[in-house]
Amino acid sequence: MSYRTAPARRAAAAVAVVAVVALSAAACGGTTKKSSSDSDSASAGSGTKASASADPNAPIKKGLTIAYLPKQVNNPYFTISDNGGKKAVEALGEKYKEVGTSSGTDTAGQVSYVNTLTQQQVSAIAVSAQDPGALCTALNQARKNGVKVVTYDSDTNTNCRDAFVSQASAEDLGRTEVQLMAKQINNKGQIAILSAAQTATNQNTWIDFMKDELKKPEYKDIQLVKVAYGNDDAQASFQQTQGLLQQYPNLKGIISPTTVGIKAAAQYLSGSKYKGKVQLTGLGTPNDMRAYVNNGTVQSFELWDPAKLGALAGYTAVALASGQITGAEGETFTAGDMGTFTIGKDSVIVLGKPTVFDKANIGQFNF
Ligand code: RAM
Repeated sequence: MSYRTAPARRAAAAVAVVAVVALSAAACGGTTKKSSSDSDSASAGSGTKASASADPNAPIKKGLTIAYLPKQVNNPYFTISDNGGKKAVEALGEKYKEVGTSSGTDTAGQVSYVNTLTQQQVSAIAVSAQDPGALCTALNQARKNGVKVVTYDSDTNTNCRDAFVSQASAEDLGRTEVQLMAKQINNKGQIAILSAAQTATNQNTWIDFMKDELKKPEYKDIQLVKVAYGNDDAQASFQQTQGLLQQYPNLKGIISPTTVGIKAAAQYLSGSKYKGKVQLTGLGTPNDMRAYVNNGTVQSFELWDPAKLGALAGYTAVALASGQITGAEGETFTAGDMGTFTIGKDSVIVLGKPTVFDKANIGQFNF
């Protein structure tokens, strides 16, 4: 018998959710980190996963609701990814919805959306986490109430979700961004990173790999002088770029692993004396960056197709909610016309390799 068909358990669940809402509201007053309570709720969450067993031949359940909770709703990157998710979810005959905050640093807002979605008893939540730990208690409470949790784009802690749909290998992304930059500055000079939120799991993972790549002997003449944070806010990212150039007049390049950051940095450089002199690479959408590639501000940058990332998150959520997969390593499932995917270590599903865009190929992409 499931949680949803037993009225008594449903009532108990509702009480539990209310308790969590109260708890998280208190915790979020002063801090976004709630690591002390993570471990309790995490064990409850992983218990849920361990007790289930996958049936790869189970039919897709009907009447599911898949809710997307991106880092930020007004970020064009998430508009593309979640529209990809909508198409995939609706093509399977299920219901899609999207909720979220307009700031990329509103972790309390993300927590309260998770709690609301739990109360609404959606079938699954696809979430891009602004902060790895802040959502844990709420996500595990959702899982205890039968809601499947898929992170996409930016992960939470591994014990607070059923699976993570990753855009590409994090290691590849971090290392290739350094390689692109090194080539553009002939392996020499000061560089800076313009990131998103200071807590963002995805950017922080990539930055760690960038730092590791920079330890290689071929980069001995490159110095990383600063990591700045523009919070996925266009104006803040623009100002951070300006600040970097003021603070480091000899800066040779900026790596911005965020679509909002790279666009704002390109806008600043393009209108300044640094255009074509200070190099810029990172992760951007071809539509945002086309003008800056064509006017010589930017040589090359990379990204995956966000629509495919959103679609894969949707297929994963439906497969989880239908019992075809539980998130265990080695399980496989079909993601519509995207083919078959296998779940890897730590319940990670990798979309594929990113594309490097430059003047020669950018005209072929429209997203
Ligand atoms: C921004 C967000 C997102 C990231 C992309 C590259 O839109 O920070 O999480 O994956 O950039």
